[in-house]
This record gives sequence, C-alpha cells and structure tokens, in this order.
Amino acid sequence: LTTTDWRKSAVYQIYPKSFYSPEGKATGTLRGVTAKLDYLAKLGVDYLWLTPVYASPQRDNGYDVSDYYAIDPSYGTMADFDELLAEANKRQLSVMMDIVVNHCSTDHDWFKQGRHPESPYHDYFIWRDQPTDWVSKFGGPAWSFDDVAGKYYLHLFDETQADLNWENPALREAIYQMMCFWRDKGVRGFRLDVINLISKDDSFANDPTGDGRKYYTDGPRVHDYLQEMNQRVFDGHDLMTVGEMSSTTLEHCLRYSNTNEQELKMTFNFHHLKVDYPDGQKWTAAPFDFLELKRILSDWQVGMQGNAWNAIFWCNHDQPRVVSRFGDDTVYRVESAKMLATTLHGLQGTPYIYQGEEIGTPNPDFTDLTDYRDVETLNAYTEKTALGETEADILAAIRQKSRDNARTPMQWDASPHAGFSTATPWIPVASNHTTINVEAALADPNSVFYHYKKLIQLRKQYDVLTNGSYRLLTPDDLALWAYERTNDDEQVLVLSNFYGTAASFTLPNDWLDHQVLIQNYPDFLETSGQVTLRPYESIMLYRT
Ligand code: TEU
Repeated sequence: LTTTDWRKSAVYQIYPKSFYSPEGKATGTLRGVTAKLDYLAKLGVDYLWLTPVYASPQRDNGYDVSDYYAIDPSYGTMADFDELLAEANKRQLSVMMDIVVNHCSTDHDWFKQGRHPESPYHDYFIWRDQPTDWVSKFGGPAWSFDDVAGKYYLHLFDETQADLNWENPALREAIYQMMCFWRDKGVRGFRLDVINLISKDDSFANDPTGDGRKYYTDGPRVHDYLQEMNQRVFDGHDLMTVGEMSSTTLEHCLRYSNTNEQELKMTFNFHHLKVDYPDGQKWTAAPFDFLELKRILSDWQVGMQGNAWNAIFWCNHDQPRVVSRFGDDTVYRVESAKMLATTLHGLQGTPYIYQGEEIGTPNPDFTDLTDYRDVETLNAYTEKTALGETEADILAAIRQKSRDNARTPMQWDASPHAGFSTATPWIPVASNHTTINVEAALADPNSVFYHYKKLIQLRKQYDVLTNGSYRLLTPDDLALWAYERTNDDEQVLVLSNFYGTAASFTLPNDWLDHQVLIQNYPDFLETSGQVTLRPYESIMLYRT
C-alpha cells in the first residue's frame, strides 16, 4: 500500500454507529463501512478514522471499552474488521483506530477483578479513601465509591468510565501490547482519545476555584508516556498518529507533535470550538465570536508552523455540524458549507472531514428531549433542570450544542431512514435528509461533495498548502477572513466572507495577476484590485 506523504493526506472520520447498516440493523456496522468504501475513495481521502468499535456496554457509545481485543457484536465480527482492512487497502485507504486508554469501562475484566484490593489489576485504577472535589466532564463528581473495593475510584468522564493508572508500568505495557496487536493486523493509524489526561499530578489536591483539570491536563509525565508509547508501538512503522488534547496549550502541542517525531505526528486542540461558549459555558445558547475564531486558528497556524503539525477540523462526533454553527443552514447552506471547507483546507495541517460534512449536513431539527441519546447531553439536561433553568433555555442550548447533532444517521438518500438502514435507527434521522443526501450530492456537479473532493486534490497538487507559511491579512475585519500561504515558489490567498452581507477587500498589488484555484460562486467580482465578496463567498487565489 503506497501512502501519500501524510502531510498531504486527508482523514475521513466515521462514526460507525451512525454510518450504514446493510443488514437492516438499528445501528451501523463494519460491513456498512466496507459497503461504502467506493464512495470514500471517490471523495479522495487517504485515511479512515473509525471511532471505537471494541466491545462496550455503549454507555458513551464505545468510549467505554470492556474488551480492547474484541469487536463489539453490534458492529459485527473480527472477520468483518479484517475484510474492511483488506477492502480499504485495495482502494489505497488506510484505517485509523480510536484508542481510548485514559479510561476503560467498569465492565472491563480489569475493573471487575481490580475492585478487589488483592487483585493484580487493583493498581490499574486510581483509588482513594477520600475523593478530591474534582468535577467530571460529564457533570457531577469525578469520583464514585465502589463498595467492593471500599474506596473511591477516579472517573474524569462517566462513572462507568474508570480512569486507568498510567503510573503503573504493567498497565502501560498492557496498553502498548494491545496497540501492537491492532498495528500488526494492518491498522495504519491511531487517534488517541483525551491522551493528554493520562498523567495525574501526585498531589490529588482539591481545586476549590476550578474543576480539577489543572491537576491532570498535560500532566507531569504525559510526555514521558508518549515517548515511551512511540518507542514501543510507533517507531519503525509508517503510522498516522493524532492525539486528542483536551484543554491543552500551544506549548505542550509543540512538544506532542514536534517534527523530530518523538511523540505523535499531530494534535487536535479545541480552543476554536469554544467561541460560542459564553464565559466558557458550553450549555448556553449563544452566537459564535468570529474575531475569536479567526484569531485562535491563526495563532495556532503561526505558533505551530515549522515545528509541529496541526490536525485541522470543524466537526467531529462531539461537535455540532459546522454549517449550522459557523455558516448558514438556511438560504446559503451550500455556499457557506463550501466557504467553511475552503477556509479550513487552505490552512497548514492535516484536514479531518467528519461523516456528512462533505455534503453540507446541518444539525437535525430536533424539538424534543426524547430525540436525544448522548449521556453528556442528558446529564446536562438533568443538571440544568435542577439548577432551575427553564425548559426552553435548556432545550435551546441542547439543540445548538448537543453532540447528537453530529450523530444522526448518515444521509445516503431521500428514502425512509435516509438509506442508513431498513430498520428504525437508534437515533432519529434528520428530516432534511429528503433533500440533503449523498445520492443528490453525487448527481449535482455543483454540490458540496465535489468542492471537498477538489480541495483534497488541491492539497496534493500544491506544495504551498503543505509547507507555506501562514499570514492573516484581516485580523479586525468583522466578516472577512483573508490569509496568505507562502513558500519560496508560490503563494495562495484565501478570501472568505463568513456572513450573509457583501464584504469588500482590496487585493494587494502583487495579487493583481492570479489564478483561481477554487471558488463557491460562478465568477469573481474584481475590478482593478477592488473585490466584492457576496454572502458566504470564498475564493482561493494562486500565484507563483
Ligand atoms: O472527548 C473528549 C472530551 O473532552 C469530550 O468531553 C468533548 O470534548 C466534549 O464532549 C465537547 O463538548 C473524547 C471523545 O471524543 C468523546 O466522544 C468521549 O465521550 C470522551 O473523550 C470520553 O472518552
């Protein structure tokens, strides 16, 4: 299998539970992914990131693993997985597995045995006689009392997701062996779930002014552990490795993905996806701060360039649909979806495309709490109700922010259940699937799909999109994001209007001569350097 230079690759994220079930199940399957490989090959992506398909009680949709060596029966069998690997490789597609090792399910044998203090697995977890005041990221305390152990155990997420004790070399060795198992089967990449949380400060002090994250985020030994993982699992193998870094810093990411590759190839950070969190509060409906969005992404472009590598993304299975969040999911849905795609794919880094993003899928129009499935969302509803917030305010926040916005079944066609399955899906299909679906997108040469396809191809063709330095031209413009990418031989200029009213821009003199690489309107309104950008208009210019 020949792989493109990983810096020119594009990654497609699949949430298998919501992707496709040819068997007619309520949830998606591995055979469903295999059945759609030709579609993914047509898009032109290089890697397929599968969110967890391991054995799991599905409390957190698979991010609560009960057996790292088994495929959950709901997704199929290990033979189905091996077939997916083989069929993907035939199409020059590499599979990237999601590795969830900050915690495991309390249904895992390690925990079932480890609850007993005399068990060798007891030390795989973090036990205390007294809990700290840390808060779980899914609400409530981060410790739960286990009556078998007679102690509290740490869980930064749900109480069924017990944090693993990375201080224990036996645990670390068990994790590396598991990763080598998947690597040796032919997996060619790993996405590491909240991997910057695995090292906890020894103090386990209370955090009266915070939620405790300062005691485990980018913790004291996290770089030692990642360097050890690199030596034990990655070294000598051509693997795409990306770390999901919760609440991290630029300084740490410069180390996590530094070019001498002692740790990971690249990192996700989420600062740009909190610009609609007023006072840092996720569960409050609010418009996004465009100036902050532009500033944060630009700071990370400049901060990382030349020394480390960004994973660049708008969406994933935890985030609302970007066209609803930062674009327009009504009149200008197609234009704004294309604008967002061009803006992102012109940046330095490896682009990640979340299933359905490539056809401009908006949030579902859920109106009732019974439409939602996500544990984080349902916990937020309970918590906010107890705090006395009105039903209307809570539902408005959930409609805008819930992770379920991205978890509705992939919209393949206009048929019932959107062609996802013949069974009623585990979560309602979005009503907009009748017009927004893959079948319609493939039939329309001007669809968002072909815009993504072209952007993926442009990044392989033009080195400046890989190695060009980044310069922001419009830091203070309230609607326009203009930036340049420059290397020794060529330059790209991206102009994006993020709003529904016209924006104007004066082309710098050295841009009067240019080529258009991609645009989302049929023409380009420019007269002697004066440019008018129509609603959500975006264009990528090129010159040598
Ligand atoms: O998410 C990490 C995380 O911090 C999530 O809480 C996410 O950032 C947040 O919901 C956004 O508001 C990873 C996985 O992507 C997520 O699906 C899991 O639930 C979580 O870890 C625990 O494994």
